[in-house]
Amino acid sequence: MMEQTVRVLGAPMDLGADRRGVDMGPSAIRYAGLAEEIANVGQSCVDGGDIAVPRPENRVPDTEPFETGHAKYFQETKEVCEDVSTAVAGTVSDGEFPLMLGGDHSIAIGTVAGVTTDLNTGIVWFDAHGDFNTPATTPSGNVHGMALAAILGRGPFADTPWAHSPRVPEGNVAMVGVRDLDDSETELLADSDVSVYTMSDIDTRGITAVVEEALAVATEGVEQVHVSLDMDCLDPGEAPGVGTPVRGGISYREAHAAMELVHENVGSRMSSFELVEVNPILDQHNRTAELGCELVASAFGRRVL
Ligand SMILES: [Mn+2]
Repeated sequence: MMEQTVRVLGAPMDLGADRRGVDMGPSAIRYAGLAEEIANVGQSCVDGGDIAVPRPENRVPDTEPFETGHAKYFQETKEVCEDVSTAVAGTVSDGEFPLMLGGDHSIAIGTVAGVTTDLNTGIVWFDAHGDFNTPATTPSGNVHGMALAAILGRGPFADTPWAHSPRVPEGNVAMVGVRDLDDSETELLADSDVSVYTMSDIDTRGITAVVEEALAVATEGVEQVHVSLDMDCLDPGEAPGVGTPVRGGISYREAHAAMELVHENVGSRMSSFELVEVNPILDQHNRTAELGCELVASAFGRRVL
């Protein structure tokens, strides 16, 4: 990335997931020493605080619909994502680099909306899951499993202007670390222009070849690239504190190598970075948040030598 002030923004959002706890992610990541990690790679860092997120406990039963279609907390998610988008767009117009902390992955809808107001943007989406359901296909109704489909305006999201980011060409989206897709997602992804790199691709080709190709796909012909790091792309042995753990993920070293490649290959074109799905309730002594901070540092240029 360029020499530029990093503005940390938190979205303590857990309305998009069933398991509670990812709302504490932004605090856990800050306590793990995020600002120091950023300072150590020579970037200056300011903290823009947290976006307000409604708590399910404060909802008044029977006065508001619980779901719209089959997307739980649709209205609340819209409002939070609009606020995230406004905060991220403000960061960009102030000449600072937005580093978004989740929260569940539904906040990516807001992050991407905030960085794509003027510029065509690719996305590299590190994740165990597809996040490619729509309200028409989702088995759970949880919006974090629909975030990427929403950004691309898939299915019912075509008519959802707050979610659909038309500045993201589908052919410039690459997913890395995938190992757990719903049947509907398998079909939708096979039918799409999204490049999907599974764990099996990483086993066969190695993390370097896969991530280099994913970054090339994401940057081809666009002005900038957004990096979305769902900590569940890692193996739960390394990152136990995530919203939806799935065995067989990328290793500690592979994750660092991937983030180092982000810095080397697209650092100057990276528009924004987000770190999501850290769940302190399921974590061990905050190690998942600490690892998240380390990975941010690698993406921002930390080197051994
Ligand atoms: Mn995800």
